[in-house]
Amino acid sequence: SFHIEDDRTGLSSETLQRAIADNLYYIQGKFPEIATLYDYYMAVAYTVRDRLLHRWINTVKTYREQDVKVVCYLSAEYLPGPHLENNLVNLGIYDQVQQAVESSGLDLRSILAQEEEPGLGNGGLGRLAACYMDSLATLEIPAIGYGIRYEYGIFDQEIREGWQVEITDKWLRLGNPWEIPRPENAVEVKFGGYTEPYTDDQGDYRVRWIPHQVVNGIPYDTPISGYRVNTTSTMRLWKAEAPESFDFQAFNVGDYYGAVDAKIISENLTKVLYPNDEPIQGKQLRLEQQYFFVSCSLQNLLKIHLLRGDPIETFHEKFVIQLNDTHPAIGVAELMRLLVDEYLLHWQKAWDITQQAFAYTNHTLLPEALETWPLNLFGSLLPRHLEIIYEINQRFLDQVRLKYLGNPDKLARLSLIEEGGSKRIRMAHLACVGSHAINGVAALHTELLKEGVLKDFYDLWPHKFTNITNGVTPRRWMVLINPRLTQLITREIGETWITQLEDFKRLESLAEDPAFRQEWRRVKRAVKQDLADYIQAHQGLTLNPDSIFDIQAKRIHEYKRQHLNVLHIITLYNRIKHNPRLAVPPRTFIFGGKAAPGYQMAKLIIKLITSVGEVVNHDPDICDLIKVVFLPDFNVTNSQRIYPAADLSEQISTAGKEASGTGNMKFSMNGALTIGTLDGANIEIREAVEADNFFLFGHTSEDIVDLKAQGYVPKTFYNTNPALKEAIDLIASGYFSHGNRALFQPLVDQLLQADPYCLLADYQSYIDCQDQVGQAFQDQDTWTKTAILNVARIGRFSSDRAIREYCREIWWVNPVSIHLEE
Ligand code: 26Q
Repeated sequence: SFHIEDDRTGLSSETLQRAIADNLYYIQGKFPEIATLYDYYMAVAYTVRDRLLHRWINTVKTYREQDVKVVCYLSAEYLPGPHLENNLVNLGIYDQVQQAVESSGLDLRSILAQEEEPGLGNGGLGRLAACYMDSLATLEIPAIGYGIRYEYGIFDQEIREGWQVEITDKWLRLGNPWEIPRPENAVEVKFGGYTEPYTDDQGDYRVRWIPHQVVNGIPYDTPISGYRVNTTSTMRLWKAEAPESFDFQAFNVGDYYGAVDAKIISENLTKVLYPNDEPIQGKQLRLEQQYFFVSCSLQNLLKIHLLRGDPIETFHEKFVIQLNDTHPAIGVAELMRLLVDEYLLHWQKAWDITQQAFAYTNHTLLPEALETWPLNLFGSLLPRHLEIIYEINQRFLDQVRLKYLGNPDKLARLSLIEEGGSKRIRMAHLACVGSHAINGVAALHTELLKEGVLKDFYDLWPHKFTNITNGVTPRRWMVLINPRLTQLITREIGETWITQLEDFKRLESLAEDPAFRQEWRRVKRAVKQDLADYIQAHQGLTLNPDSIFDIQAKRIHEYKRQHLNVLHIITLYNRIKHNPRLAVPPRTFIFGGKAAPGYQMAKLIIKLITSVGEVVNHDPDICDLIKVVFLPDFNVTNSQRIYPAADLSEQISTAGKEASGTGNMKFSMNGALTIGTLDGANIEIREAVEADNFFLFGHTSEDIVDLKAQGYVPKTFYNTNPALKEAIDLIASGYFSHGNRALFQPLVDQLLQADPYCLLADYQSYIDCQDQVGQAFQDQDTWTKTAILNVARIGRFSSDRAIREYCREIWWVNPVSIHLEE
C-alpha cells in the first residue's frame, strides 16, 4: 500500500534528506549556501533526535502507566562519547543517513566529526556508567541514569614541549542538540543552617531543617537508545541555578548585587568536573556537588513514585538505586531524611525501605582512595544529615555490639565515623550499611575487598557481597569503531553476536582457516593504516603499519606503570645502540592518557614518554625500528581510533591495584593480544582466552604483599640487573632531557628509593615477556590465530552480561518491551 512518510519519523533516505534540509532551515536558520559543517551536524542531529523522540516518549509513557520496577543509576560521572553515530547504529539508519547526506553533496564522516563529546567523567568509572546505560536500554530494562550536568567537563589535553597543558572543555559553547531542559521539573536543594525539634500533630518527635541557602536543580534529559529496540532510556543530568524567590526577594531584599553574587555562587555548583580519578580529601564544593545531584535525583524519584499513585511504603518495590562508588553514598542519609522528615515515616520503616532500595558498587582497593569527609565540614553543610548518620551509626553499632561482645576494636573499625585527630565520615561504610548488596568489579577485586578494606563488613554480612565483573558495550566498542572487522565477522557468523556476544564462540573454528586468517590480517592492516594516517596528519609522524602497534591508553598513574613500558622502550633502544645489526621486530609504541592536573609525578611521566620519543624517533642508529608516539587528548572520540589498531594491549598495573580495567576488554574485542599482570579483569580475560593466548608476567598480588612485608628494597634489583641499571641511569644522566639531570630526578629517586608500585621487581619478567611478544609477532599466521581466538572467547566481557547479572542478583528487575503507538 502507498503511504507518505512523516518528516519527523520516516527512515528512507529521501525522507531523511528532506528532514535534514528542513531542520537546517527551521532550527539552524540557514540555507545551504551559508551553512557551516556544524550547521549540517546540528541539522542531522535534530533529524536523528526526532526519530528517537517517538520511541523515548513511548518509553516514558509505558513506564508511567505500567507497574514496572525501575533501575536508577546514580553516578557523578558519565562518558557517553559522541551520540550521533551511536544513535545511527542503534536505530539501524546509518546507511540511509549516509545516503541522504551524500545526496546533499556532503560527507557523513566529516559531519560526525563536528560533535563535541560530553566529557562528564574522568575515565573507567564514567565510561562504565555509559556502557551500562547502553546495555540497559538494549535489554529493555526500565532505567534512569542520574548525574551532574557539568558546564566544563574533563579538561582537553594539549602537549606543549612534551608537557601536558590543560585547556577548559567548553563543550556546551555551540549548543547541545541531545538534551532537553525540563525547568518545570526543577527541585530545591537545601544547604547549611541548623535543625530544630518539634512535635507533630500525632504528638511525635520530629526535626525540621532550616537551611542557610537553597539551590534549584534543573533537569536536562538526554535520550539513550537501545540497539534495534524501541526502548529509549533517559540520562537526567542536573544543573544548579539560584532560585529567584529565595535570593531575590526574601533573603536579599534590596541587595541587588548581593543577590547576583548569590546567583553566581549557586551556579558554581555544577560548573566543573573534578579532574581527579582518585579522591582529593575534603574539597567542600565536591561534597556540595555530590549532595546536590543526589538530593535532586531522590526527590525526583519520590515524585515519580507518588505520581504513579503508589504509596510511599512501596518505594523499594518500584525502584532500585545503584551507587556508582561512594560519590552518591550521601543518598542513604538523604532518602532517610526525605522519608522521615518530609514524608513522616517512622525510622524503622524508612530504614527498611532505604536498605532494600540501595546497592553499592566499589571501584577501588587503595585504602587512601576511600572517600571520607571531615565531620566539621560535613556538619556545617548538612547538619540534618549528620544527625541522621549519628542515628544510623548508633543503631548499627548496637547490632555490632551484640554480635561481637567485648571487641571494641571491631566497633571502631566498623563505625561510620573515623575517630582520631580529626573525625571524618566514612562514605564507604555509609554505603555498606545502607545497601542490601555490595559488589566489586572483577573477581580478584571482590576477593581483595572481602579480605581488605571491607573485611569487617564481609564478616558481618557475607550474604551482601557479590562479584560482578565489568563489561563493555559491543555496539560502540565493535560495531561503531571497527566496521571492517564487524563486517568480516558478520559475514561468517551472522549478526546475533551484536546483542549476544557469546556467539563469538562460532569464530573458534575459523581460527584454523588460513583464508579467513588472511582476511583478518588484511582488516587489521587497514585499520592500523587508518591510525597511521591520522597520526601522520596530526603529528607529522610516519609510522610503519607492519610494525607491532603496542598501545597503552588509560589515565596516567604510577600504579598503571606507564613508566615500566618506558623502561622497556629504553632497554630495546640500548640493545640496538650496542648492536646495530640486532634483528628486532619493528615496534610502534603508542601512549594516550591524561594526568590529574595536580599529580606532578604523572605529569612527569608524560614528559618522560615524549622526551624518550624525541630521542628515539630521530636517532639514525635506530633505523625506524622503534617509534614512540604520545597521542594527545585521550577521550572517547580519540580512543575509538586507538582500540581497533592495536596488536598489543598493555595492561601492566601492579597486581592488586587495578580494580578491573575495561580498556583491556575493548582492545581484546578488537583483536589485540594482551601483555598483562594478574590484576583486575586481566585474570578473567586470561582464563577466558586461555593461558597460551595471553602474555603474562609479573608478581601476583600475594607476591607483592609478601615482597613489601619482607621490606622491599628496589635498589637490589637495580644493582643486580645491568640492563635495568643502564635504562634508569640513562634517564638520570639527562640523555633524554638535553643534559638536564634534574628534570627526571624525582622519578628516578622515587623508583630507586621507594618504588611503591614495584616496577623494579617486575622489570625482568616484563622484558622477558616482551621478548616473547617480539618473537611471536614474527610468525604472523600464529599471531593471527591467537588474535581470532581472543575475540572468539571474549564474549563474557559484554556489558550485556554484566547488566543481566545485576538484574538477576541485585536489582530483581525484568525487561519491559515498548510498543510504538501510531
Ligand atoms: C572522588 C572524590 C573527589 C574527587 C574525585 C573523586 C573521584 C573521581 C573519579 C574518585 C574516583 C574516580 C574514578 C575512579 C575510576 O574510574 N575507577 C575505575 O573504575 C573502573 C570501572 O569499574 C575500573 O575498571 C578501574 O579499574 C577503576 O580504576
